[in-house]
Amino acid sequence: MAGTFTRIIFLARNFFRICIPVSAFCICPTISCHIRLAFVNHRAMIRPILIHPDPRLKKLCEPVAEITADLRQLAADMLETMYDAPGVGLAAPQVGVTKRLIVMDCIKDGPPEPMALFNPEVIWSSEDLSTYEEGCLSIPEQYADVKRPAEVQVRWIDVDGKTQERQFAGLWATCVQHEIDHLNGKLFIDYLGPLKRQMITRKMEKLKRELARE
Ligand code: K1U
Ligand code: ZN
Repeated sequence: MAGTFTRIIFLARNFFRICIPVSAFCICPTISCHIRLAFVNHRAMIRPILIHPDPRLKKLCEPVAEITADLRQLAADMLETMYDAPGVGLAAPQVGVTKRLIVMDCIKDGPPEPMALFNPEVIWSSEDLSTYEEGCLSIPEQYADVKRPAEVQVRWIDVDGKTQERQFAGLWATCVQHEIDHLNGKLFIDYLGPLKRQMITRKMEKLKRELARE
C-alpha cells in the first residue's frame, strides 16, 4: 500500500524535477537553504547504483574529514541520481563510495528540499516505533515492513562545513535511519527473517545475471 502510494507521489515529484533540475540548486540558493552547491563547477552526473549483493554495500564507511569540492560534487551527483531513480534518499556506498555521506528529499508535494548530510549521527531516538514499507534503490522492486524509532534527532556536517542538528519524523525519520544504516553496511533486508532475506537476495542475484547478459 505504502509502496503504491509513494510511487504515485514520485510521478508528481518527477514533474517538479523536470521543472527544476538539481543543477538549479547550484545557482539558486532561494530554492533550498539546506544545500548550496555554488562551488560545484561541473554539471551533476547520474552515477550507476550498485545492486545487492555487492561487497561494497556491506562495508563500514569512513567519516569525512573536510568538505572538499570533490565531496560537494559527489553530493550533487548523488542528488541527481536519487531524483532520477526516483528515490527519497541515497547513501554514498550505493554509488560505490565508502564515505559517510547521505542525501535525502522526502517532500511529497511542494518545492523540493534536497539535503546532503556528511557524517550523520543519530543522537536521540524516540521510544515510539513506527512501521514503514521500505524499499531500497540497491534492491529494486522489493518492499518490506521495517519497524524503527518514529522520531530521531540527527547531527551532521552540511556542505558549508557547519554542524547542523534536526529532529526528523514521518518518512524523513525512516529515510534518515535507512540511509545511516547504509553507511554501516546494513540493508533493510537485514531486519527481516533469514528466509525472506534469502529469497530477496536470490531474486537480486538473478536480476544481476539478467542485467549482465543485456
Ligand atoms: O537508500 C535507498 O535505497 C533509497 C530508498 C530510501 C527509502 C527510505 C525510506 C523508505 C523507503 C525507502 C528509496 O528511496 S527507495 C524508493 C522508493 O520507492 C520510495 C520509498 C519511499 C518513498 C518514496 C519512494
Ligand atoms: Zn537503501
